[in-house]
Amino acid sequence: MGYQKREDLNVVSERAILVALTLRGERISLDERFAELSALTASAGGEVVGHLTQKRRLPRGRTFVGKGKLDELRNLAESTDASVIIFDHDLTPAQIQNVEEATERKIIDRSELILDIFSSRASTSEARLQVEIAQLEYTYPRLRAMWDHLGQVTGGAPVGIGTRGPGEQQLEIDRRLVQRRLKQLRRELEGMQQRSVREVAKRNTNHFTVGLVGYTNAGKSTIFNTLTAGGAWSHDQLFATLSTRIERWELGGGVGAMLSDTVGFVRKLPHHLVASFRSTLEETVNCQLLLIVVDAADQSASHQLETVERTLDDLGATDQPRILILNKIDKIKELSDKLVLTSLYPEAIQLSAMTREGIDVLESEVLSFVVGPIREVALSIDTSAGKAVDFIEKRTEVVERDWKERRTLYRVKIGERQLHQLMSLGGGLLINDTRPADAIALLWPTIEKQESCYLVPPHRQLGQTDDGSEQT
Ligand SMILES: Nc1nc2c(ncn2[C@@H]2O[C@H](COP(=O)(O)OP(=O)(O)OP(=O)(O)O)[C@@H](O)[C@H]2O)c(=O)[nH]1
Ligand SMILES: [Mg+2]
Repeated sequence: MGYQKREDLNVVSERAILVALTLRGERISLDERFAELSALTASAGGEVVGHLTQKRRLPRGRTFVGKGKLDELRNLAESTDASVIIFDHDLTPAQIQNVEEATERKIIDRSELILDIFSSRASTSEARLQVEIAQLEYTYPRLRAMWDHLGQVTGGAPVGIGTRGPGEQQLEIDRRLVQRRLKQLRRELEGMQQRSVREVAKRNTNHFTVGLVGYTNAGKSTIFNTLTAGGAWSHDQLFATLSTRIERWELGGGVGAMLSDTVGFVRKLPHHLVASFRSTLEETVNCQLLLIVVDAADQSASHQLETVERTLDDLGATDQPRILILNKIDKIKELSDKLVLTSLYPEAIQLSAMTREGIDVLESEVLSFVVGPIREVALSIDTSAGKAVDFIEKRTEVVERDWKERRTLYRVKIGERQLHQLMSLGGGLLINDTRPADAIALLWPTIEKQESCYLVPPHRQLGQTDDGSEQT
């Protein structure tokens, strides 16, 4: 088999061998890593026909794997008729070149595989721009190796005698072309995104905003479709969603929020991708409440959660309160397994977007967060203040109402955040016969500080099971 061109980095319809090394400090088991790499390969359209592992303190400088393993890899590729070898690591251009030469197979590293999936999924013009930018940025520092490689393959022929080396001029031309193209793409993307930055700012002022984030394939889009009018593409493949979708979520009692669904995360998501998708991700992560979705049935659930938390840190989304959702709970059949999950994640809402189990708990939890802690108070407002009266009648629980000298007097159950909204509607509002600001300070004297950034649903306080009984 001859060498493959490095420009052709697609995995679709290829027979693939997966390689994962256990290096010093690696915490994730090989099983979990191969399961994920297989899913990534399948998502890229490849077929897994073999696996190879090696335990090393550090990767070998020249070929990443040891010398003996390289022979093993070549033999395995021959016996399985594999055309591509996919590494669960990022390799240097020289390592790729050396392993390609030794095995006579195309080598794809982890970042290239993920970039390939993103590129096959990108269906909007914005996503296509974002993927192309990330691909070019990833390729740029590797151009030299590509040309050196091609030079060797063709016997140094591309530019002929008298030049400084094979492909040297072409390399310069390519570098300039890539830089020019990158500049143009970034300009186009910026133009597209300026509008969305303005829209996000406006949405955060006018509405309560909630963002769904989580590992790829955790079920974010399915949850989104269950909670809203829907329209998000959900599918059993990695990176089904590559853009942000926002819909209104009715929480009951006339209260709603804007819910957004976005691109999923994965371990070692290439940083060029995070950078070029930053603005898309920010539409979701810059919201007032984050719903973090984890696939409860996945053996790597705890590592998925770590990855999500780390990616949110990288994106600077550290201040908002969070609700942890353990999705696909319908797949956990044994009660003992559910109890293990409860003790591992006491702060989580166990949910199934498929059967709707737990959806009511999630909605009431978010509703009480949106309206704030509820108190019963006396309100007095000008009867002519239509908007404020309307708000009280439609959004709060009215216990009593009375009228006196063009004022309407209410006793209502109302949340702290709702009172702030009501104050902004005018009408000479009095709360418990005092000025609103003074009354609010008395009613909600201290801001209750959360110990963790996760909100703990009241039904799932530490040490209790679903039915409220003590856990042993
Ligand atoms: N059994 C079960 N399957 C679910 C549930 N929620 C989602 N799924 C399935 O999980 C797969 C992935 O769902 P998506 O909603 O596309 O996942 P996502 O998190 O949006 O994934 P990306 O967009 O790729 O990041 C689909 O096949 C869904 O049908 C659930 O509660 N139970
Ligand atoms: Mg999705």
